[in-house]
Amino acid sequence: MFEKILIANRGEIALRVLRACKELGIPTVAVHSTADANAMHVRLADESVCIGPPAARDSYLNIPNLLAACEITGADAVHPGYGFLSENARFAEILAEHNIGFIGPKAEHIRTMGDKIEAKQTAKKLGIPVVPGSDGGITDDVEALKVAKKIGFPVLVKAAAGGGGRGMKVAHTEADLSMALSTARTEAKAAFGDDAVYLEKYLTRPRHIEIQVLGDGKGNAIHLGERDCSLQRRHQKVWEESPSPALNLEARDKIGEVVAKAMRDMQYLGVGTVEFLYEDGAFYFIEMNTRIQVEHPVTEMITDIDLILEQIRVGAGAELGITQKDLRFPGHALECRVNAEHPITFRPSPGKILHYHPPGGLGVRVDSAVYQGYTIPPYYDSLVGKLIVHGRTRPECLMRLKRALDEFVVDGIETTLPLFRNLVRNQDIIDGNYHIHWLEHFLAEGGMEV
Ligand code: MV4
Repeated sequence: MFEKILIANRGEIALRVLRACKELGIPTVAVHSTADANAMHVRLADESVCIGPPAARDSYLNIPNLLAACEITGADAVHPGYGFLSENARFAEILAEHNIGFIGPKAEHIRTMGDKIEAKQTAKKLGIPVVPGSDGGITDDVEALKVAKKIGFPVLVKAAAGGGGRGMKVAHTEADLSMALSTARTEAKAAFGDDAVYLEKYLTRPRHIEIQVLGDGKGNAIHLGERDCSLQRRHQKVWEESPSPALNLEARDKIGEVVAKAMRDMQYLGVGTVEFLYEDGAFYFIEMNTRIQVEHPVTEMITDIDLILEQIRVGAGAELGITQKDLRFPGHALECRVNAEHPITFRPSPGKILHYHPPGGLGVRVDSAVYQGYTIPPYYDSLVGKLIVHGRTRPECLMRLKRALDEFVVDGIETTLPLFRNLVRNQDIIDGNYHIHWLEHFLAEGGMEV
């Protein structure tokens, strides 16, 4: 097992990793920018090192400074959390070159999944269903038109280096195609320095359903069920739940087993998420994330498995102790991302928290690193905390959510709590009847009452 883990992150995820390390009896090192000197993760870690000024590129993304922090403290492994360097294959390699463990997948798998064309080809080869589209990159208009006519309009042009929705263009008819291609190419080149694009059938009203996986890099891998992350705004997830209101047990077991087998075949190491669009009863692979995700607690609540703890164990070379047959998915869990933003305009609202009272009680979990008197800095993401609720059934879960939202007090800044108080009372949400565009339609129609 590792002897000392450096946590290359901040906020609630740094705290979450710290807690798993504590339970494993592994000493921890926090790193922080000058803006985070008073942060909770710094206070709770065994040691801490300042790694630079507020801007992330000079601190949390600064590889030489992180290496120096490992050297100074004698840390023999790094947990990257999510965001920052968590999906940087070069960082994983550099750590290995210095005999420091990277708690994450093999560098080659990070790299493969980072290129969306390669990711899709790999998924297809492994037997995972993919969206119909071009077989690899598209280089000219003639080829694009041939593919588009075969799969049928509307089609979507996507950037190979994209993800998170950047560099995507829809072509509704043949007349739009040439423009969609050149615009997508130009945007991809500007945003990622890579103008490779590919073509897919455009699904108009799918749900976003992702499968959580865990592997030990030696051919053992399991799936931990799905999360429905369809409720999002501008590619920022807002609410995630498991099981998906759209799936039955057979459908989940079937796609779960396909994904788990693929992970066994590729000898995947660590936690990962295989993302699908789900429409008319069919799954279509879009991307794979090779990191722990923000919404992982939803899966933890229904499986009773500590994903970070397992991630550390397999990262240190242990074999997977859990088999698929050991796993059950009882009950329902749901996460609300409470952001420091205006609930209608979503304008960021950093500043000092004057009063803070998180909810508690049966089936309620809050993952947060804030406290009363804490000032949320303007330099990073605006997550105040994640409210996770759990119940035996979805209605019980929603009942607890409503109650927890009424208890939750965060004063001094604007938060998105009022958005969730609206959503939990909305009939479509109560019915589980939503898709990836539902929230943006709801907001555009002025659905919010404050
Ligand atoms: C799609 C799609 C429709 N059809 N692909 C957006 C980000 C990237 N991860 C994939 N995305 C999409 N790919 C096809 N063939 C619609 C989206 C999409 C989306 C996907 C998941 C969650 C929210 C979304 C919001 C808008 C568009």
